[in-house]
Amino acid sequence: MIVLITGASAGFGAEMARTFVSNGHRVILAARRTDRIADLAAELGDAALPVTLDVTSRPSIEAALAGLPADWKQIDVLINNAGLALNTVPAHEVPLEDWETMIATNCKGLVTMTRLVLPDMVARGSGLVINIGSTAGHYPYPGGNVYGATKAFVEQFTLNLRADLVGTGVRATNLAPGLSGGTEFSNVRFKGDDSAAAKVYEGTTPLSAKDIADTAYWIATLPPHVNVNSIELMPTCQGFSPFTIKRA
Ligand code: NDP
Ligand code: 8X3
Repeated sequence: MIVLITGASAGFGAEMARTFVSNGHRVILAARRTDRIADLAAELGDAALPVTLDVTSRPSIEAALAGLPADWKQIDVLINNAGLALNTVPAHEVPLEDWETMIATNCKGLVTMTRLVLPDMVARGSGLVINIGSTAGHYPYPGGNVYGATKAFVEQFTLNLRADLVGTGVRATNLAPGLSGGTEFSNVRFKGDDSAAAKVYEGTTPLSAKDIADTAYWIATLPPHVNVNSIELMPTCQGFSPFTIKRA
Protein backbone atom coordinates (compact mmCIF):
# COMPACT_ATOMS: atom_id res chain seq x y z
CA MET A 1 0.00 0.00 0.00
CA ILE A 2 0.99 3.63 -0.48
CA VAL A 3 -0.13 5.69 2.51
CA LEU A 4 -0.17 9.49 2.47
CA ILE A 5 0.02 10.82 6.02
CA THR A 6 -0.48 14.52 6.74
CA GLY A 7 1.22 15.80 9.87
CA ALA A 8 3.95 13.17 9.54
CA SER A 9 6.63 15.40 11.09
CA ALA A 10 5.62 14.63 14.69
CA GLY A 11 3.40 12.71 17.06
CA PHE A 12 0.77 10.33 15.66
CA GLY A 13 1.77 10.97 12.04
CA ALA A 14 5.43 10.06 12.48
CA GLU A 15 4.53 6.91 14.45
CA MET A 16 1.96 5.87 11.85
CA ALA A 17 4.66 6.22 9.19
CA ARG A 18 6.99 3.95 11.18
CA THR A 19 4.23 1.39 11.66
CA PHE A 20 3.22 1.19 8.00
CA VAL A 21 6.83 1.02 6.81
CA SER A 22 7.80 -1.65 9.34
CA ASN A 23 4.94 -3.72 7.94
CA GLY A 24 6.19 -3.46 4.36
CA HIS A 25 4.21 -0.46 3.06
CA ARG A 26 5.30 2.84 1.52
CA VAL A 27 4.50 6.21 3.07
CA ILE A 28 4.33 9.77 1.80
CA LEU A 29 5.34 12.02 4.69
CA ALA A 30 3.50 15.34 4.41
CA ALA A 31 4.00 18.34 6.71
CA ARG A 32 5.30 21.91 6.72
CA ARG A 33 8.61 21.24 8.53
CA THR A 34 10.82 19.97 5.72
CA ASP A 35 13.76 19.17 8.02
CA ARG A 36 11.63 16.93 10.23
CA ILE A 37 10.15 14.87 7.41
CA ALA A 38 13.58 14.65 5.74
CA ASP A 39 15.02 13.20 8.98
CA LEU A 40 12.16 10.70 9.26
CA ALA A 41 12.56 9.71 5.60
CA ALA A 42 16.27 9.12 6.22
CA GLU A 43 15.31 6.85 9.14
CA LEU A 44 12.74 4.93 7.08
CA GLY A 45 14.69 4.57 3.83
CA ASP A 46 13.31 4.07 0.31
CA ALA A 47 9.83 3.26 1.60
CA ALA A 48 9.31 6.89 2.63
CA LEU A 49 8.91 10.00 0.51
CA PRO A 50 8.98 13.40 2.24
CA VAL A 51 6.69 16.02 0.71
CA THR A 52 6.50 19.52 2.13
CA LEU A 53 2.99 20.91 2.16
CA ASP A 54 0.71 23.17 4.14
CA VAL A 55 -2.81 21.75 4.32
CA THR A 56 -4.27 25.25 4.76
CA SER A 57 -3.11 26.13 1.24
CA ARG A 58 -4.87 24.51 -1.70
CA PRO A 59 -2.07 25.51 -4.14
CA SER A 60 0.48 23.91 -1.79
CA ILE A 61 -1.46 20.62 -1.74
CA GLU A 62 -2.05 20.69 -5.49
CA ALA A 63 1.64 21.30 -6.19
CA ALA A 64 2.68 18.52 -3.79
CA LEU A 65 0.32 15.99 -5.37
CA ALA A 66 1.26 17.01 -8.92
CA GLY A 67 4.94 16.65 -8.04
CA LEU A 68 4.68 13.05 -6.80
CA PRO A 69 6.89 10.68 -8.83
CA ALA A 70 4.90 8.40 -11.14
CA ASP A 71 5.40 5.33 -8.95
CA TRP A 72 4.09 7.20 -5.87
CA LYS A 73 0.90 8.61 -7.39
CA GLN A 74 -1.47 5.76 -6.55
CA ILE A 75 -2.49 6.60 -3.00
CA ASP A 76 -4.22 3.65 -1.34
CA VAL A 77 -4.71 5.21 2.09
CA LEU A 78 -5.01 8.90 2.95
CA ILE A 79 -4.60 9.66 6.64
CA ASN A 80 -5.79 13.18 7.38
CA ASN A 81 -3.91 13.58 10.64
CA ALA A 82 -2.53 17.16 10.44
CA GLY A 83 -4.32 19.22 13.01
CA LEU A 84 -4.01 21.28 16.13
CA ALA A 85 -5.69 22.82 19.12
CA LEU A 86 -4.81 26.34 20.17
CA ASN A 87 -5.56 27.65 23.62
CA THR A 88 -7.91 26.58 26.40
CA VAL A 89 -9.35 29.99 27.29
CA PRO A 90 -13.11 30.69 27.11
CA ALA A 91 -14.79 31.63 23.84
CA HIS A 92 -15.17 35.28 24.80
CA GLU A 93 -11.43 35.66 25.44
CA VAL A 94 -9.67 33.54 22.85
CA PRO A 95 -7.85 35.34 20.00
CA LEU A 96 -9.97 35.04 16.88
CA GLU A 97 -6.81 34.10 14.96
CA ASP A 98 -6.58 30.86 16.96
CA TRP A 99 -10.07 29.87 15.85
CA GLU A 100 -9.27 30.77 12.25
CA THR A 101 -6.10 28.63 12.29
CA MET A 102 -7.90 25.61 13.75
CA ILE A 103 -10.72 25.84 11.21
CA ALA A 104 -8.25 26.35 8.33
CA THR A 105 -6.21 23.32 9.37
CA ASN A 106 -8.61 20.82 10.94
CA CYS A 107 -11.59 21.46 8.65
CA LYS A 108 -10.59 23.21 5.41
CA GLY A 109 -7.23 21.42 5.16
CA LEU A 110 -8.81 18.03 5.75
CA VAL A 111 -11.59 18.49 3.19
CA THR A 112 -9.21 19.90 0.59
CA MET A 113 -6.83 16.95 0.93
CA THR A 114 -9.77 14.57 0.71
CA ARG A 115 -11.36 16.20 -2.33
CA LEU A 116 -8.06 16.19 -4.23
CA VAL A 117 -7.14 12.56 -3.48
CA LEU A 118 -10.58 10.94 -3.61
CA PRO A 119 -11.35 10.92 -7.37
CA ASP A 120 -8.44 8.56 -8.16
CA MET A 121 -9.55 6.18 -5.41
CA VAL A 122 -13.11 6.14 -6.75
CA ALA A 123 -11.84 5.62 -10.32
CA ARG A 124 -9.81 2.60 -9.11
CA GLY A 125 -12.69 1.26 -6.99
CA SER A 126 -10.61 1.03 -3.83
CA GLY A 127 -9.04 3.22 -1.20
CA LEU A 128 -9.39 4.37 2.39
CA VAL A 129 -9.55 7.77 4.04
CA ILE A 130 -8.79 7.81 7.77
CA ASN A 131 -9.64 11.13 9.38
CA ILE A 132 -8.21 11.82 12.82
CA GLY A 133 -11.02 13.18 14.96
CA SER A 134 -11.08 13.41 18.73
CA THR A 135 -13.16 12.75 21.80
CA ALA A 136 -13.27 16.56 21.86
CA GLY A 137 -15.70 16.26 18.94
CA HIS A 138 -17.98 14.03 21.00
CA TYR A 139 -17.95 15.61 24.45
CA PRO A 140 -17.76 19.32 25.31
CA TYR A 141 -15.30 20.72 27.85
CA PRO A 142 -14.45 24.26 28.97
CA GLY A 143 -11.92 25.80 26.59
CA GLY A 144 -12.61 23.18 23.92
CA ASN A 145 -14.81 25.64 22.02
CA VAL A 146 -13.67 25.67 18.36
CA TYR A 147 -11.21 22.77 18.64
CA GLY A 148 -14.01 20.40 19.67
CA ALA A 149 -16.27 21.86 16.99
CA THR A 150 -13.67 21.18 14.29
CA LYS A 151 -13.47 17.55 15.42
CA ALA A 152 -17.28 17.22 15.41
CA PHE A 153 -17.04 18.47 11.82
CA VAL A 154 -14.48 15.74 11.09
CA GLU A 155 -16.84 13.08 12.46
CA GLN A 156 -19.86 14.24 10.44
CA PHE A 157 -17.82 14.86 7.28
CA THR A 158 -16.51 11.30 7.52
CA LEU A 159 -19.99 9.84 7.91
CA ASN A 160 -21.22 11.93 4.97
CA LEU A 161 -18.24 10.70 2.93
CA ARG A 162 -19.40 7.17 3.71
CA ALA A 163 -22.86 8.08 2.46
CA ASP A 164 -21.43 9.27 -0.85
CA LEU A 165 -18.93 6.42 -1.21
CA VAL A 166 -21.27 3.45 -0.76
CA GLY A 167 -20.87 1.25 -3.83
CA THR A 168 -17.51 2.76 -4.88
CA GLY A 169 -15.28 0.39 -2.93
CA VAL A 170 -13.69 3.36 -1.12
CA ARG A 171 -13.82 3.34 2.68
CA ALA A 172 -13.78 6.13 5.27
CA THR A 173 -13.14 6.14 9.00
CA ASN A 174 -13.18 8.68 11.81
CA LEU A 175 -10.51 7.69 14.36
CA ALA A 176 -11.18 9.67 17.53
CA PRO A 177 -8.61 9.43 20.33
CA GLY A 178 -8.91 10.82 23.82
CA LEU A 179 -6.01 11.95 26.03
CA SER A 180 -2.80 11.03 24.19
CA GLY A 181 0.74 11.83 25.30
CA GLY A 182 4.20 11.80 23.76
CA THR A 183 3.25 14.15 20.93
CA GLU A 184 3.60 17.91 20.45
CA PHE A 185 -0.15 18.47 20.70
CA SER A 186 -0.15 20.21 24.11
CA ASN A 187 3.12 22.07 23.42
CA VAL A 188 1.37 23.57 20.40
CA ARG A 189 -1.85 24.19 22.31
CA PHE A 190 -0.01 26.05 25.10
CA LYS A 191 2.17 27.84 22.54
CA GLY A 192 5.53 26.62 23.78
CA ASP A 193 4.74 26.65 27.52
CA ASP A 194 6.17 23.17 27.99
CA SER A 195 5.48 23.00 31.74
CA ALA A 196 1.76 23.71 31.15
CA ALA A 197 1.84 21.07 28.42
CA ALA A 198 3.47 18.49 30.71
CA LYS A 199 0.85 19.09 33.46
CA VAL A 200 -1.88 17.75 31.14
CA TYR A 201 -0.41 14.24 31.47
CA GLU A 202 0.77 14.34 35.10
CA GLY A 203 -0.18 11.18 36.98
CA THR A 204 -1.81 9.59 33.94
CA THR A 205 -1.04 6.80 31.53
CA PRO A 206 -2.35 8.42 28.36
CA LEU A 207 -2.77 6.79 24.98
CA SER A 208 0.50 6.80 23.04
CA ALA A 209 1.21 7.60 19.42
CA LYS A 210 1.87 3.87 18.99
CA ASP A 211 -1.65 3.05 20.24
CA ILE A 212 -3.08 5.33 17.55
CA ALA A 213 -0.70 4.05 14.86
CA ASP A 214 -1.60 0.43 15.66
CA THR A 215 -5.31 1.30 15.45
CA ALA A 216 -4.87 3.05 12.09
CA TYR A 217 -2.89 0.07 10.81
CA TRP A 218 -5.60 -2.35 11.98
CA ILE A 219 -8.29 -0.27 10.22
CA ALA A 220 -6.24 -0.15 7.00
CA THR A 221 -5.61 -3.89 6.92
CA LEU A 222 -9.16 -5.10 7.53
CA PRO A 223 -10.70 -7.00 4.60
CA PRO A 224 -12.07 -4.67 1.88
CA HIS A 225 -15.70 -5.43 2.77
CA VAL A 226 -15.27 -4.07 6.32
CA ASN A 227 -15.62 -0.34 6.99
CA VAL A 228 -15.01 1.08 10.45
CA ASN A 229 -17.23 4.17 10.37
CA SER A 230 -16.04 5.69 13.61
CA ILE A 231 -13.90 4.48 16.46
CA GLU A 232 -13.25 6.25 19.76
CA LEU A 233 -10.37 5.40 22.09
CA MET A 234 -9.61 6.62 25.59
CA PRO A 235 -6.89 5.70 28.03
CA THR A 236 -8.29 3.58 30.84
CA CYS A 237 -7.59 6.40 33.30
CA GLN A 238 -9.92 8.80 31.45
CA GLY A 239 -13.66 9.00 32.06
CA PHE A 240 -16.62 11.37 32.03
CA SER A 241 -17.66 14.35 34.12
CA PRO A 242 -21.10 15.20 35.44
CA PHE A 243 -22.87 18.31 34.11
CA THR A 244 -21.62 21.58 35.53
CA ILE A 245 -24.28 23.37 37.58
CA LYS A 246 -23.69 26.98 38.58
CA ARG A 247 -25.56 27.49 41.83
CA ALA A 248 -26.47 30.93 43.12
P1 NDP B 1 1.47 16.97 16.96
O1 NDP B 1 1.47 18.43 17.27
O2 NDP B 1 2.56 16.12 17.53
O3 NDP B 1 1.45 16.77 15.37
C1 NDP B 1 0.65 17.58 14.56
C2 NDP B 1 1.11 17.45 13.14
O4 NDP B 1 0.27 18.27 12.30
C3 NDP B 1 2.53 17.92 12.93
O5 NDP B 1 3.22 16.95 12.15
C4 NDP B 1 2.39 19.21 12.15
O6 NDP B 1 3.45 19.33 11.22
C5 NDP B 1 1.08 18.94 11.40
N1 NDP B 1 0.45 20.17 10.93
C6 NDP B 1 -0.09 21.16 11.67
N2 NDP B 1 -0.53 22.15 10.88
C7 NDP B 1 -0.26 21.77 9.59
C8 NDP B 1 -0.45 22.36 8.32
N3 NDP B 1 -1.02 23.59 8.20
N4 NDP B 1 -0.06 21.69 7.22
C9 NDP B 1 0.51 20.48 7.33
N5 NDP B 1 0.73 19.86 8.50
C10 NDP B 1 0.36 20.51 9.63
O7 NDP B 1 0.04 16.43 17.43
P2 NDP B 1 -0.60 14.95 17.50
O8 NDP B 1 0.23 13.97 16.80
O9 NDP B 1 -0.97 14.72 18.92
O10 NDP B 1 -1.97 15.22 16.71
C11 NDP B 1 -2.25 14.68 15.44
C12 NDP B 1 -3.74 14.76 15.22
O11 NDP B 1 -4.41 14.05 16.26
C13 NDP B 1 -4.33 16.17 15.25
O12 NDP B 1 -5.34 16.26 14.27
C14 NDP B 1 -4.94 16.27 16.65
O13 NDP B 1 -6.00 17.19 16.71
C15 NDP B 1 -5.41 14.85 16.84
N6 NDP B 1 -5.62 14.40 18.22
C16 NDP B 1 -4.61 14.50 19.14
C17 NDP B 1 -4.82 14.04 20.43
C18 NDP B 1 -3.81 14.18 21.50
O14 NDP B 1 -4.19 14.18 22.70
N7 NDP B 1 -2.52 14.27 21.20
C19 NDP B 1 -6.07 13.37 20.81
C20 NDP B 1 -7.05 13.33 19.75
C21 NDP B 1 -6.81 13.81 18.51
P3 NDP B 1 4.20 20.70 10.81
O15 NDP B 1 4.15 21.62 12.00
O16 NDP B 1 5.58 20.23 10.46
O17 NDP B 1 3.44 21.18 9.63
C1 8X3 C 1 -7.22 15.92 21.92
C2 8X3 C 1 -7.94 15.39 23.11
O1 8X3 C 1 -9.14 16.09 25.26
O2 8X3 C 1 -7.15 17.35 24.62
O3 8X3 C 1 -8.04 15.94 20.82
O4 8X3 C 1 -9.20 17.63 23.43
S1 8X3 C 1 -8.39 16.69 24.14
